[in-house]
Amino acid sequence: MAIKLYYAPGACSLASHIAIEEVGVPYETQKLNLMEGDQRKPEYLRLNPRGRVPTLVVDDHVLTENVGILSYFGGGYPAAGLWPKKTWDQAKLMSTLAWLSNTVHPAYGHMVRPARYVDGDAAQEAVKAKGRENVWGYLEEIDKLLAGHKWAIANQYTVADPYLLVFYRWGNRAKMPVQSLKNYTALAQRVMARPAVKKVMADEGITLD
Ligand SMILES: N[C@@H](CCC(=O)N[C@@H](CS)C(=O)NCC(=O)O)C(=O)O
Repeated sequence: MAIKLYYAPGACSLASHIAIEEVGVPYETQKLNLMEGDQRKPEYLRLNPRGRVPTLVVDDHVLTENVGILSYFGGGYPAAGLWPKKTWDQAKLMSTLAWLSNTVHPAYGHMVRPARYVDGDAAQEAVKAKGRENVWGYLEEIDKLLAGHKWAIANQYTVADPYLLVFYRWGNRAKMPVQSLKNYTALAQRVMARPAVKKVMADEGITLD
């Protein structure tokens, strides 16, 4: 089986990249430079017409969206232990992945890509400010949800945890006081301590800040 991940360093694709590394299958990667517009080049758009990362290619099959890729590696490789066994916990995991993808990630989009949502400088500034406020609210919410838990779901490391790392890191890079979020910071440190995560961060050439 030939597995290839298209990613951009430090982008949301980091979660999918970590998940593949964690399951231990052979894979190759292709790095895209989003600033230079690699995601809009015709050869990439043929693969993923949305022009976003991540994109996963397994033999001749293309899979997009972090939620899909995380589910594929989590659910498809049970021996790796990244996916809970009980139906309820699986549902909780899907619920968390969906919320991260459909609510938390877009709030960052408002913050850094306001032009995607509205025209005009003043309106874009307003969207940016609201996005920042919303992002911080979500990071605080995550911190509360993690209280008393070692990992996000069912007391086991799952594909939700590297996805949470992405948003912690982005908050840190946006100079939000993420260190004040004690539970979230402890989770991020636990995730960062994993050998697979260290390897992927090194391969992507990124750190937590
Ligand atoms: N819902 C998608 C979002 C993908 C996405 O927005 N990726 C960003 C990087 S974090 C991207 O490719 N941005 C490039 C662009 O907007 O041009 C997912 O979770 O996979």
